[in-house]
Amino acid sequence: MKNLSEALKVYFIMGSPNCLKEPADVLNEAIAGGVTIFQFREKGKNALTGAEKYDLARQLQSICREHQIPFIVNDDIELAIELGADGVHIGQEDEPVNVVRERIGDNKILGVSVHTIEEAETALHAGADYFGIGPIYPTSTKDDAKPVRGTELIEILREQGFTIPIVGIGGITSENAAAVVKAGADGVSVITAISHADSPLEAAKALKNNVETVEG
Ligand code: TZP
Ligand code: MG
Repeated sequence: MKNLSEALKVYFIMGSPNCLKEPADVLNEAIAGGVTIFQFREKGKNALTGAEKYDLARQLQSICREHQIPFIVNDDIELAIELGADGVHIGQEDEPVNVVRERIGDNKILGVSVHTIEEAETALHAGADYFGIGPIYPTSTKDDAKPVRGTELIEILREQGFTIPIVGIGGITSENAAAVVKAGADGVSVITAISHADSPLEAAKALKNNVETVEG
């Protein structure tokens, strides 16, 4: 997908458990601050299920549509298809990449979390559009996160000639975002840095400024 690299610059991820106020308000503010893509990730303690999850997804999708930013669904392929989401993001523990690609079709964005060169090669050949790589920095948002590895894998993949868009994830803030892009990422994905900020708008703006500084 062309322009995907641009769209991945400031990738906001959240679900209701990550929010200190109404998710719709958080998302609206984040978009006003300049986030370029959104992932609905309804996971963890007190995560909504069933109709409540579906309704929240629809509400957040309609906000994304209104502002013309892609709406991606984490893990739940069924939900993504039902909603006509712009894409899905899956991990290594989810269905195989080629199966998901078949299910969603060629016109949807398919993001895959990878932690090794082998996983990257497999995901690329199976139809991934971008990689999520992390945790780059310590995070308390994901209980089962792999060990922190800094920007090492991003650098290695770029050295090896991988040109696929990459976003870093895990503990990223406006203070350390530039280092992730300098290492070769197209953008940064964050949960807490925006969802827990006093002002999600200002937090998104600061992240964007720092990511753009690198390219400018
Ligand atoms: N995958 C690796 S780290 C992480 C995920 C989903 C959590 C990122 O959250 P935060 O709050 O931006 O560190
Ligand atoms: Mg997953």
